[in-house]
Amino acid sequence: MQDQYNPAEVEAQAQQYWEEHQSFNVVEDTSKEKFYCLAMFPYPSGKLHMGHVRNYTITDVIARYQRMQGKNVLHPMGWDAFGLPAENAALQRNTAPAAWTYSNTDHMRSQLKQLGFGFDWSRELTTCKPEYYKWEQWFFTRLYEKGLVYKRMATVNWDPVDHTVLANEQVIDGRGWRSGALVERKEIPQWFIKITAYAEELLADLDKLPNWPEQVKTMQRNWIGKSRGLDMHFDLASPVGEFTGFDIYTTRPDTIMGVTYVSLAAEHPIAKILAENNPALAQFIAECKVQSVAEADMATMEKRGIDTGIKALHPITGEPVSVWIANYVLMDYGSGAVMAVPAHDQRDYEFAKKYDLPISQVIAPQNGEAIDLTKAAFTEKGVLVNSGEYDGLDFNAAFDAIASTLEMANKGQVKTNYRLRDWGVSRQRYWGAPIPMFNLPDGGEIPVPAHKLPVLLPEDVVMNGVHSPIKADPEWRKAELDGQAVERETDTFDTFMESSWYYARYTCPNFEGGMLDKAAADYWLPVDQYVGGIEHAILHLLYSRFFHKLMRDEGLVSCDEPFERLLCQGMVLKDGTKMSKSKGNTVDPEELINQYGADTVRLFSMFAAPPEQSMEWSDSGVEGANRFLRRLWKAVEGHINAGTPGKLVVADLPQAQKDLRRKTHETIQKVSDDYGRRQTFNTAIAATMELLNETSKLADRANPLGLAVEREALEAAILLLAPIVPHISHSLWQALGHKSIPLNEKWPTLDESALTRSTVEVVIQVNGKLRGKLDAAIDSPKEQLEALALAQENVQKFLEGITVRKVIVVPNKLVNIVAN
Ligand code: ANZ
Repeated sequence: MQDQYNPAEVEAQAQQYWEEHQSFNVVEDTSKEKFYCLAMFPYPSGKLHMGHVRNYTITDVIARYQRMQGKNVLHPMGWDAFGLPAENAALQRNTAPAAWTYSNTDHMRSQLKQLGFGFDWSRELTTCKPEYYKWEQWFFTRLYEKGLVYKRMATVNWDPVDHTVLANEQVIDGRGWRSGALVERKEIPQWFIKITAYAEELLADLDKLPNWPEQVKTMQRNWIGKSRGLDMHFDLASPVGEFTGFDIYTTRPDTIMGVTYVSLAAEHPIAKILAENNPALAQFIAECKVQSVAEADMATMEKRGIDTGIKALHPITGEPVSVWIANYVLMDYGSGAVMAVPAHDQRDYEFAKKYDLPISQVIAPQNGEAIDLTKAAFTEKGVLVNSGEYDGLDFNAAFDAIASTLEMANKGQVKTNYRLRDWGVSRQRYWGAPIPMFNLPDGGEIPVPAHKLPVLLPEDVVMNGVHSPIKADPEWRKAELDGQAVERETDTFDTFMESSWYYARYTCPNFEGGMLDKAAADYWLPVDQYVGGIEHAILHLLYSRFFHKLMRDEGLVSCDEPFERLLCQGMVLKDGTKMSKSKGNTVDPEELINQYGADTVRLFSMFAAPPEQSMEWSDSGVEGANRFLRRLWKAVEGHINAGTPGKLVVADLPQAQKDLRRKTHETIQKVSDDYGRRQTFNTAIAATMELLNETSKLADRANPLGLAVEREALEAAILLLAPIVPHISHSLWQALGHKSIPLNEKWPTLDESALTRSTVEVVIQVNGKLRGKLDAAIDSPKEQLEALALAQENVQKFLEGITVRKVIVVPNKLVNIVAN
């Protein structure tokens, strides 16, 4: 064994061994319990950053730990390879997105290997390859046939100078990123998948996920946004075109007597008709078109509107109320119209203040306190006031009473709404999977039949930055179906499509007979442990859950949910802020590996914080991790040079050796819990470090029995650290004479009998105050404990000048001396 720790050599050796033995390749084996461990796959942006390193170290640690538990562990890796950055990079570098992407995946793969991550590379997936997206296209056509896919007009960002659609990221301060032109909203036909058909199940099944962070589930619940309310009809005082009235949706029918006006969305059909003869209205509607439609912006943006001049009739009192058009009313939620209750809704309140509309209180706090409507609306539920026959009712009673009044009058109906919208999957970009549809010459479209799939995306293209190469090339569109000329759809899929099912395809990445091989998918799924950033709490994790249910309903998988347990790792910070290129505070993992080795990087990133918390980068922390590994190396080297251990005969051990054994097994117990249940790898490392300290203090290298105790401690430490620092563990394990490697060893087992202590700590009190402690043999007789306690120097100090009246002894625990 080398006397100095040389990480480069150690790591090359271990990696070569794993490579030669294909140590991480797995196959289905029904005789073994499976464990599927997955990290969110990376976008191949160029090279790994510390966030990746942290993410993949976590899953690698868990995967190796589970393997040492005897399980059949799947830990795959691949590339989320489509997306806009490849187009931008290709433009900048005068290359094609495909070429750029593949060169990045090559580089990043070699970096991942350098870090020693135990991935089954035979299952590597690259989502921009036709073998992958072919099945996604096929699945989309199946969804179309089932009526779960439809086409409708939807709004996009339109650059009027470049004549192109822009992704949200390409709109900077309201202008196109290349042309600088003011971006407009434009309606174009786009494809949608009906995620709303699964809204209820997506919501309800969150309750089946006890091992997901509560925070993520809450975010999904809010995103789905289920609410119970009333669809309510307002008649118009006089008809507008064919409209004699309109519907609104409210979750607060209890506030109905506080309605002082109603508001329509700018796109509401009544608004459109009114605008025909009203230039001011038309102007206002046009202005609304260039504002954001993001719901988050709706709450904070300036509320603006315009009075249409027409009146609607209050459904209970019949009083006329004015009808406004307001920019904060969304066309695609509820019915695109609201009954405005400024006293109890903050948006209506701001609007009413601005346009001097009446504010009338109809809800009072339950506790009878007065409310102040000079600054803000009172939005809590309470008791009805100023509401005629409904006065005094609470929210629930008022909801029911008003609902039944309106239902009887045929003016309202209880309705459940979801905030969740259908998933728009059309993108007008090039670097994505082509949407598998044929547009017919006479309008309409049909899905590309299975035998014509995949619809291939050409990879060898020239980018001009404006038009997608497949949109720019009239030849690409041309296709033929049963002798008829048709046109290929030139839009591509949202890249969330690929990441919604990759976890399932890893179970059978090379299967050619279909999207999934049922047997393999059923064996491996669900993923037992999924790890990724909290930024994916909603979209990716919701779309994947949705896709999983779609695949289940297609008979491709059997379980209801894709991810059994979810861990969201924290951010990597430097000087208190997130490491990022734009802030210029990144640390390049590659440089660190060259300087210290991969094990140091892995150890530091696991030691700095528990996985779900953010971790602060520290150069001294990295050095500390490296120092520890060198100490570990030295400890094993010293031990080996000291001679050959004898047989470990427990009965013959002196006290110090028994203490060391106890420490070894206490550590095994704690570290196992840290890895398995708590997933706090930092405390697992700390405990193992402590074991090594104790070993250096207590080890007796002078005789074979002492060496045997030390050997047990060192072997335990090596195996306990193996998932985190697999290379050095590999070398040290073999240096200790083992033929196998830690990865194939069983996790150290706890010897309960080693835990029993022969001494206990007994507390000494004088008149109830703690004055000393002593280590006494277990079950020492009372008299002996009393004598030992009285003999302690510190105790004697407190007894000076007073007389001991009584001594109370609780065996194995306490001696209390009463004196005065
Ligand atoms: C009257 C009212 C009074 C409301 C009150 C709230 C408080 P959730 O719970 O998120 O489903 N609303 C309805 N349709 C809308 C649309 N298309 N655009 C913008 N806002 C709309 O929200 C339901 C509430 O959002 C509804 O209840 C309605 O305002 C508003 F004291 O009706 B409420």
